[in-house]
Amino acid sequence: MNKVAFITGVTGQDGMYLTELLLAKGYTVHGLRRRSSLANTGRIDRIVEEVNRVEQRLHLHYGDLTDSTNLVRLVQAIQPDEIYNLAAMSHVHVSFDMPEYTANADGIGTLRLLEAIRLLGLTDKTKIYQASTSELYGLVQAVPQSETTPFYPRSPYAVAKLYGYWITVNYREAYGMYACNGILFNHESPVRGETFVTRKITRAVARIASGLQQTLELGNLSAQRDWGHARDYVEAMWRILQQNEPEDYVIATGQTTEVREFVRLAFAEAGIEVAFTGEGADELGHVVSCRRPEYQLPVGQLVVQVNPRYYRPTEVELLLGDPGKAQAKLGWTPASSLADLVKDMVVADLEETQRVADLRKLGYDVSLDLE
Ligand code: NDP
Ligand code: GDR
Repeated sequence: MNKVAFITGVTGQDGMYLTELLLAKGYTVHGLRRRSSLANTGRIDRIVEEVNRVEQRLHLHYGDLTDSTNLVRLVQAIQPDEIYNLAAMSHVHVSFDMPEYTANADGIGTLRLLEAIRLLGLTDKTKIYQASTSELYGLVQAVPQSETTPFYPRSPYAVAKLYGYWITVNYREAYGMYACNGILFNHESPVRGETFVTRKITRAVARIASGLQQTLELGNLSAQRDWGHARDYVEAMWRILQQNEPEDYVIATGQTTEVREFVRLAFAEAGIEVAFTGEGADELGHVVSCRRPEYQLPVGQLVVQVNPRYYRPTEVELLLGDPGKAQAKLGWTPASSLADLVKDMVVADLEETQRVADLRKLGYDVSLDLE
């Protein structure tokens, strides 16, 4: 019998990559989607169509992590072997504006799923993966950060995820459930949400190169993140649920990079060299050289500036993970380097921008969201 998985957050970045992975492994996949006034399944439409044309192995269900009865009913109907709880209000900055909702969805939402398993008597059958985060480390206590580094969350998002982390550990210890946390450091891809910093940068590089945008406005350029590729990280999620014993794991590359450096690398991928001058809110990025004459970017052109609007009330300055345990016990190492990731994202955004430019040339009024 093929295994059955239930993925919350199936319409998100990780949901897309994990769905592809599990389908390729022969699973039947059930995904939780939210009702929205506009379509929110863009990332997985192609997969739904391709898989279900051949055999009905991917099923989407309406629901929400804030709705217990809905979750209980779905878990009862699906009887999953594995649940991957990826759904969350996942934007750190936005969580300062929506702290209560974030606590409800990201914190109590995790409890609702664990309780559904317990109430339905599935504690021996259903394994559960909780999408924990390097944001738990917050204010730096030690680097590199490992499974034993103390937590110090710095946002309503991280505090909500701290509850999710500990309630997962508690249900494992109290009820003997196979419940695990993956403490994943930042992971990105061409389908990363457009307001996370990497995608915001690669989209802007493509648009600036094509003359569709003048400058890129960012917040804290000195923040350091351990960035990996989402495709590699969903493989780790799956491995975490295939062990003899349920445990928690850090998933990271072991390298950290400043936002400023990611900006340089992304422009360089498009053939544009950018240098920074000034400090703090006065820091600016200018074009030093451009290898692609068709971009019409003169030397000295301003392309990056700081807008304090993007600063956070409390910031996480440095994340650097120690993936030693995952390497030793899961046999997991990331396949993509940072250079591979940057290239993947910039190339995809250049292609997307080219499509927009072509449509505009044909007279279509295609709008651009410049967030
Ligand atoms: P995304 O923001 O891309 O996806 C989040 C998903 O959750 C979307 O499918 C979204 O639906 C869904 N969702 C949001 N709120 C609810 C809710 N109340 N009920 C049901 N579904 C909801 O996140 P990622 O794919 O990047 O991340 C996946 C998980 O991993 C998240 O929990 C995130 O916090 C965590 N994480 C992510 C890391 C990263 O670097 N990407 C690192 C560490 C942890 P919709 O499409 O309708 O918005
Ligand atoms: P993060 O990712 O907060 O680490 O959370 P994000 O890409 O939003 O920020 C990374 C760093 O870049 C700085 N930054 C900016 N960030 C955004 N979004 N926009 C800007 O304009 C900007 N300028 C500078 C930020 O201040 C921050 O230091 C992500 C999410 O996926 C979480 O769900 C996940 O848990 C963590 O990664 C691990």
